[in-house]
Formats: sequence, C-alpha cells, structure tokens
Amino acid sequence: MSKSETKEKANITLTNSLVAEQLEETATYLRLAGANDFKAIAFDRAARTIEGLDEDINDIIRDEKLTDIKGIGKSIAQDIYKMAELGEIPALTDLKQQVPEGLVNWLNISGLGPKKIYKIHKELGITEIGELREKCEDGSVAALSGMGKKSAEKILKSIDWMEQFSERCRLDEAMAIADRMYNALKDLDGVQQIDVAGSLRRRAETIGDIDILIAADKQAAPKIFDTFTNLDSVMEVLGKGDTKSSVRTSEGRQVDLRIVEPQQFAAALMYFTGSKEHNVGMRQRARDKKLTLNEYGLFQMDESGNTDFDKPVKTTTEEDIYKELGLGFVPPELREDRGEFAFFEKHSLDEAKLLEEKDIKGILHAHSTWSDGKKSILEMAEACMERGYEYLGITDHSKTAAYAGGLTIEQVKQQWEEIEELNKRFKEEGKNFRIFKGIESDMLQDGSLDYPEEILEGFDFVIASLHASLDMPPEQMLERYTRAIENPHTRIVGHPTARLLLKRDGSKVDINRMIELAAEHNTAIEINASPWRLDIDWRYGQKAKKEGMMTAICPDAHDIPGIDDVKYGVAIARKGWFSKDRVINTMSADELEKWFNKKL
Ligand code: DGT
Ligand code: CA
Ligand code: CA
Ligand code: ZN
Repeated sequence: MSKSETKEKANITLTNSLVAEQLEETATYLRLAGANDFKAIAFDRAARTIEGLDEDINDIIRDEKLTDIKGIGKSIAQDIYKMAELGEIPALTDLKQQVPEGLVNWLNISGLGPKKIYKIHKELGITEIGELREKCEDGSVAALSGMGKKSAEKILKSIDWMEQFSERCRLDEAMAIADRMYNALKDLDGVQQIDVAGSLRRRAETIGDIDILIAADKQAAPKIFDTFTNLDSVMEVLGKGDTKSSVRTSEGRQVDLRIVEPQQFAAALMYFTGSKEHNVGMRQRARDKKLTLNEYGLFQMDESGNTDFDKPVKTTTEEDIYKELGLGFVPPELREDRGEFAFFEKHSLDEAKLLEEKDIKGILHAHSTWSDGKKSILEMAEACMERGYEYLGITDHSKTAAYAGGLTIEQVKQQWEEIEELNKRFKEEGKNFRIFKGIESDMLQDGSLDYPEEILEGFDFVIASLHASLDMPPEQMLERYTRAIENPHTRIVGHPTARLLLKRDGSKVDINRMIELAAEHNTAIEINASPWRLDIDWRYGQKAKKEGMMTAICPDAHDIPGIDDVKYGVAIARKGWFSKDRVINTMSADELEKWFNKKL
C-alpha cells in the first residue's frame, strides 16, 4: 500500500500520546515474544519521540512527514500510518495473538520486566502466575542464569502482594468510579438523598468495594435498582435484592448500592461509612445512655434493656446522632477509632482546624522537563497560577538519579538562572507569583545529599528523598534518615517509605523515630499526594500531632494534571489529624521563605 492510499483512508483521530502508548506497548510485546531487543528499543525510542513532539501527530501524518522526525525510521513510520488507518499497529495486533495472555499478567509483578518474563516462560514452559509461584518455590527460577535466589524471592513477595491486594484499588480509581455512579443516580425519580459511604467516604488510601447509599420511598426502589444494574459501565450483576444490589464495573470493581427509607438515612449513612471500629465505639456510647444505635436509627431501651423500636430518637442528620451521644460532628476521615471519641467529647470540628483544600497556598515538589517532568517550569507555573496558587517549588531530580534525568551542577546553575528570570518577569508583569528554587535530592546510602555545600546553599529548599537501596536493614536506614534530617539544608523529607500502593512495600524504617527527629530539627515530612504513594501514612498522624511534626502536601507532579493530586494529599492530611498550622504550604510565599531559612 502506498502512503497516499493510507492518507486517504486516515479517518481515525489519533493523539500523540495514543500513538506513543501503542508504540510502547509494541515494544513490550516484542520483548514478551522474545524478539531481538534492537527492534524493541527502536519502538521505545519512537514512543518517547512522539510523546515529546510539540506538533500534532495528525498534521504530520497528513503531510506524510513522519520520516522527517529524528528517531522515526521508515518501518515505524509505516506502522504509524497503518495505525491511523486501522486504529492499531498491525504488528501489535499480531503480537497480541501470539503472546500467551497469562504472560501479560506477569507484567504487574514488580521487578519482572518483559525480557525476564520471556526468558522464564521459554526456559520453564509456564504461562500462569500460579505456575510461576510454584517454580519460584521449588528453586527452578533461582537456578536460571541471570536470576538467582534473591530475584526469585522478590518475585514471590510481589506475587503475594498482588494476591493480597487484587481485591482492592487506589483511592483515585475508586473516586472516579464513584463519581460516575453518583452522577448517574442522583437525579433519578424518587432519590431524596444520596451519598458515598464506606472506606471511600473515610478517604482510605486503598478501597475494597464502593458503597453508595440512597434515601427513597419503598415503591421507588425497584426502578432505581434497575437503572443501577443496567448502567453501561456495569459488567456483571453480583446480586439484586429489595434493599441492596451489587455490581462489578468494567474496571473490575464492586459497587454496592443500598436504598433505605428517608427517616433511616442518617443512621444508615453512619453505619455504612464505618469504620467497623468506629461503629463499635458509637454503639457502646449509645448503650451507656440507655439507647440502641443500629443502621435503622437511634432508639430508646425499655427497662429490661431491650430496644424499643416504637421509640426512635428523632435524628435527621449524622450531626444529630453525634450530638445525642455527646459528641461534636466527627468527619468521616477520622472515624477510625484513633482518638476521635476523646477529642470530640470536648471539641467541635472547627476546633480541630483540620486542613482544607482552600488552605493550600502553593505547590511544592514538582518536576519539569529539566528532569523527568513533561512540562517546562513556565508551563507548570502558569498552571499553578490558573489554579489560584501563589508559588511553585520546582524540585527536579538530583544528579545521582541519572535514570530520571537528574541535574548536573551545570544544569542546576542554568535552571536557577531560568527561575530568576521568570520571577523577575512575574514581578514586572505585576503577578503575585513566585517560583522557589528547589531540588529533590537523592538521599545517598550514607544519608548525605547529592551536591557539594556551595550548590546546596543556592537552593531555596531541599527535599531529601529515598529512591535507591530501599531494602537496607532498618537500623542502617534510620542512620541514613538521621543524617539526612540533621543536614541543615534538608527542609522536607520526600515520600518517607517510598512505597507504591498495592505494588511495592515501602522500606522498613522506624517511622516513629523519624517523626521525632523531624520535629526536633524543624524539618517537614511530606504527605506525598500522588495516589500511588500517599506516604507518610495517615496512621502516624497522632504521633506526628504529639511531636508537633510539620508536613507539606506535595503532589510530586510530573505534568499539569498531577498538580490536582493535592486533593488526595489534603484528604490524607485530614485523616492524619493535620491542622492547617502544621502544613507548611498553607503559608504565604514570604512566610514560607522565612521557614525555609529557619533551620540554618
Ligand atoms: P473496604 O470496602 O474493604 O475498603 O472497607 P469498608 O469500610 O468500606 O467496608 P465494607 O464495604 O465491608 O462495609 C461498609 C461499612 O459497613 C463498613 O465500613 C462498616 C459497616 N459495617 C459495620 N458492620 C459491618 C458488618 O458486620 N459487615 C459489613 N459488611 N459491614 C459492616
Ligand atoms: Ca466498601
Ligand atoms: Ca461494601
Ligand atoms: Zn521522588
């Protein structure tokens, strides 16, 4: 087929990232199929090139100019023209036929790339994860050349993790599904109230199933359930009853919908929000007041201690229930039986001064094209301005993180010039916006930072982050952290355990001790707001509060949409009891500048 024929038929709208994605996928499949690596490398390179193009790929295809691009050879150009015509690169379509489906699942095992997968598959003749587990356990994997005992153990551990958590998903994934469901249901006939409940309402970092609660009259319920189980995104109906239906969505997530009578809504919402531990505490408080609390309401007890269902205590909101039981309103994030009863017996929600999204004045921890970010410093700054932020702390990777484009000393100096120039310009244009010169410095093995003293002095602030040698023994790791936190330049500790939710366990280190050290040296430990991390874990919130540890809500943005991850960080901060005054990026730029300098 000639190129002009392709052109005439080109009627599928592509985007640069769609093309890049398919090229990357082709590279992965080539490796899974055991193809010569130079072929895969060519696809990888082409993917990166297309991703980085400023021009629209559709224009280039129309003008037949693909081979003019450096890094795109004739054969890959043909693949892209065919993709424009057919929707998928034909070679990829073929490869998908050829590669056993089981092997594709192996890609989710951390530490196992497509090349290794092919090798194990070929040598041991297995395709399923269960078989891989067996071969790791009986030593066959360890015996393969280039594998060894350690690799086999790592694979096993990762399989364990996958199995343990395959029933759960990340907060952002659950939120997207819940929003979609909520919007599809909220305006249906008969729906009087609707809310998301369960772990999602409590803003847990991972979610099992999604719980939705609706208040409606009995006769309205069947039609609402019908609509629910017939939604486009529903793949499977797991159960359908008079008060509850469950479905599995196309993403593989379970959603439970419960419909209760309007007068039960407050009690039901509280009950199905949980946590179970919080509910136990609430029921006990009710009993102490000769009341019964359950999912149907709050009721008085008769003399012999039996629930008198004819004597409900009128409660129309959750707030009413808390009030009846002698408590201020406990926000869902705090319903974990971690001190909320003691606190809200004496205080109101206002007095907790919990962090809110609107308190965040600026963005700290963001990457630019100087390292592995996708946008320039100016583009990131403009995106921050659009969102109403007053500053941006750019923190590209440091030189040891070569794999992520870490900055050499020369580059650091050039970046500073660019930032100073931009700040000057903003001032001239009368913009109340400022860029801080930061760096995400690798925390080296001994805990030292990545640049000599005279360079470190030039930054406005330094984030010290763990990126390599994660599985150091805990004592050694604590020494590493101690040194990093004691360093006068370290102002923020980045993602302290380096965990990746549902994928990789974090490093083992005494977090309680780390919190004490950070508080002692007036250094913040970030809440990395990426939904993959949400690290430091909210469970350390009470310890952090006790020590007066400061935090920063850090989106770790590598692109513009990443900036909006701040909302997950704020949710986790609330869950960890962080008040506004313990979050450094609620300060104004001037206040923050002073804080950055206070350790020295
Ligand atoms: P998840 O789904 O594992 O992320 O966590 P949750 O907290 O959403 O748990 P789920 O969906 O099993 O139940 C929703 C809420 O229902 C839970 O937070 C508390 C409430 N609940 C209280 N007692 C029970 C019980 O005995 N069984 C169940 N299934 N739920 C209960
Ligand atoms: Ca749930
Ligand atoms: Ca549930
Ligand atoms: Zn990092």
